Amino acid sequence: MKEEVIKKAFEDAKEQYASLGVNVDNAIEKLDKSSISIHCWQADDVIGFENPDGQLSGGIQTTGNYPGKARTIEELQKDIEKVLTLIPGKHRLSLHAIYGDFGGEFVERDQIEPKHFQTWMDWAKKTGVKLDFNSTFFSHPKSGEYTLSSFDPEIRNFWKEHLRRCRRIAEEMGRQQGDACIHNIWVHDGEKDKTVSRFQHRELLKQSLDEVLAEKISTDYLKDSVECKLFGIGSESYVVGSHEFYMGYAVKNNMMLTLDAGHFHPTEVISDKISSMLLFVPEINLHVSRPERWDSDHVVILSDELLALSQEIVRSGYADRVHMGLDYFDASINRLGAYVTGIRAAQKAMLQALLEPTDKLRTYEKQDKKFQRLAYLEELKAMPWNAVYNYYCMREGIPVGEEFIKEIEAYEESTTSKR
Ligand code: RNT
Ligand code: ZN
Repeated sequence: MKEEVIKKAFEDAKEQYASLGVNVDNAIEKLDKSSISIHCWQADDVIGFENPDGQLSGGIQTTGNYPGKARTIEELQKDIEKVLTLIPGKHRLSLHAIYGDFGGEFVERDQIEPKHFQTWMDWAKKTGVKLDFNSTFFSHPKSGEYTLSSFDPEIRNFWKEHLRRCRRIAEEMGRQQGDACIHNIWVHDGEKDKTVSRFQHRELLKQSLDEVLAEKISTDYLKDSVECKLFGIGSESYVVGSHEFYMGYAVKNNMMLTLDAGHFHPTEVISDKISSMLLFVPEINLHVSRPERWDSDHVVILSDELLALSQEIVRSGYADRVHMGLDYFDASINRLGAYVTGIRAAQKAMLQALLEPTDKLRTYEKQDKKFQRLAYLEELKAMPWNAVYNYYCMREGIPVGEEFIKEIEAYEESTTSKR
């Protein structure tokens, strides 16, 4: 698209929004400040560097075998750097514990230390990207059906030590970057079929978490967040860390709760949970994904639910307490394309929400003008928000519109296809 076409479309859009009382420049500034925590695991199908021949387990699965996945830290860093050239704004990177720099050695999960992540912390400093972290309970011989909630004390101890170490690693990341690192705790524990000892496993999970989280670490450096799930592959009947479990846990301990878009009943949405949870937990962490029928982790697209989620964040007035992270892994298409498509969709949804004349809608609401509210919301859908997004990309020196496709094709040609 030609520069003057983008500019002209933007000026027109600006005027149209101004007539609704919306300041487009303010919306762009707010969007520019909303960092998305980019998940490192789309680049390599959630394999990591602990064991290059590792198999993904723990109720999650990638499908597809598209060539070019990242096999080393350098390749992963290169891929993320490329992605960052194709999206506007400043973003974060979310690492899993299996993505450390283990120097060619095998380091057990209960032995990992901040030094194994210094390569990442140096990279983060160099690139200006802040890091988030995730302990990894899955893909390990000691993680069958149960980890922190296992009846076997040895297994529990092993994973408690892993969790303890992960918190210290995340703390160190927070310290070095001068900004709290969000440490996400997702424990896949559960069973395929009718489980009798549901209470007992949940009691053990609570005990294990209580024990490890008793080590107080300043939230200036580390913010733990707990993520629930409804079911997974091989845990169709019972998941220990269910929504009720972690909602209770987070509320009781006044800590962050992670809401993953794919971890609820198929017609249940996380957008409607924001306004409730904000009343009971200090902060919310989001795993934005696209559940096709179930927690299928498809590439995020600009769906009604993604828009509703962004609207709830903005309308609540507490956007600073909701952290947007991504969580999907599609191995069937170009992985960088998957990243950029999903991140741009998340930004476009957020921009639309920021461009909403919410006061006007609230006025209708207060006057009980329900038809007017509905009609207005429908009109807003077709407002020229994309002209604003295009302009924002251009201003930031980022490819506008579909121009990023050829950049990804070129990177595939020069880089990923050679792997
Ligand atoms: C799995 C959870 C979890 C993982 C990542 C890799 O269902 O959503 O967040 O996807 O930790
Ligand atoms: Zn998730």
